Amino acid sequence: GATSCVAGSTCTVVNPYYSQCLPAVASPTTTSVPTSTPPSVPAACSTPSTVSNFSNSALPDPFLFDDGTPVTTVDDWSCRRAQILALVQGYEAGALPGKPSSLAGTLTTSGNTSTLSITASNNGTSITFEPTITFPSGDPPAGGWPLVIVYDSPSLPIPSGIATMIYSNSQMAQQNDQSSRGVGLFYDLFGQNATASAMTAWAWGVSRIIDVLEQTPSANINTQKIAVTGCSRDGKGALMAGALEPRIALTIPQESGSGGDTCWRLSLFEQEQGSDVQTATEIVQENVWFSTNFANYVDDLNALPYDHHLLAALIAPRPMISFENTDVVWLSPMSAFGCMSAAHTVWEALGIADFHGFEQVGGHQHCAWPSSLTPQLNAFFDRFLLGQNVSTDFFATNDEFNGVTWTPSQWINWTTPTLN
Ligand code: MCU
Repeated sequence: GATSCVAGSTCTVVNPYYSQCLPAVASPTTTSVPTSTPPSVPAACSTPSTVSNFSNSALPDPFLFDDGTPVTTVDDWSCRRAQILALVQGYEAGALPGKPSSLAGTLTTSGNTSTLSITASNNGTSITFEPTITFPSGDPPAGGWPLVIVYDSPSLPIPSGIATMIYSNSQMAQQNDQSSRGVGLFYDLFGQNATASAMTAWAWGVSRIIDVLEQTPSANINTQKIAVTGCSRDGKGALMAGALEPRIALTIPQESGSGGDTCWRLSLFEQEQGSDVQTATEIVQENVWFSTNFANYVDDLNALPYDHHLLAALIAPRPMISFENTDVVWLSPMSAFGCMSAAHTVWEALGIADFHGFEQVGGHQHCAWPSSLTPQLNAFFDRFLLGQNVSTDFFATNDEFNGVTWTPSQWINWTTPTLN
């Protein structure tokens, strides 16, 4: 799109969909450049929380830095990931705090169930939350049990051999409606006006759970083998946790829909094509999953220098598989398939396309598990939590998008590089 720049900066057209205003630089006064001059030193990774004057009606290119230069290596990807992480917080997630000054955990066990009581303190205030763990029977494998952290309650089958933690994320940050803004344990600790959205607050809690499990060997949890899952609003949350917390080994959002494994731009297009799907404009009015700041962008999505293909890509090179339901139009099914197809290019670029799975079927209620997908789900658990050598090459849809078409060339303007 066309970009107008303020005085003192000039418009650089990076590609037909992406222009940026950069400070005008005076022309060099000398023209002789010694041939021995080394190539320009790569700039340190700069991670601004916003990119001004961004405009792109298609999906932003994962393989261009904020300044429009290309991402060509795996190291470049770490910097690009850091950029995207800052943008996601800057535009829609709010600020994710780190580990608090004081964090303590106590494990109480009765039979095959333990309660992990976690107390976090910050500036003289303390909160306590108590996720529960149900253990498989028998002795743990060397290194401890793999674990699935479940937001609220499980809506997919967890194989035997994996422990299950129930995490009351809605207690950490409420999610009833707009009145939940700033309500919950997280905000008791960091203040009602903390910019973190509910989903960011939940992810902060997951990080503290992992901190405490790391410092509690008696819990017998292998902290290298932790998955996170949730369905619907909690699926959005599971995706956000996987994106924000790099210690999560496997991310499994289920029917996360709009605001989850869908892209804001694609959901708006899907609505414009006549489907009653959830869009950014609706979601910021409905609940507190996103920061108050995000409301400033929902009517100008082209200004977002990221979309949720890049939120998902924050998980790479770690594995994820997301599940969607074409029977629930509100979930924005074309957007989910298109958005995850765009995200998939990042795992492809890293040479690990089979670390990113997607399955989309109909024929079941919202958050009811379709048993036809159990083999794909189990393959991800088997490979990434249980260390088995199985194929995880799953990326499929039934293409039932209520008459809306996914047209890759309309949205994906990049070719996928090989990063090495
Ligand atoms: C799919 O997740 C949400 C959806 O975004 C909301 O609009 C709706 O109110 O609730 C869904 C949900 O969490 O259902 C359990």
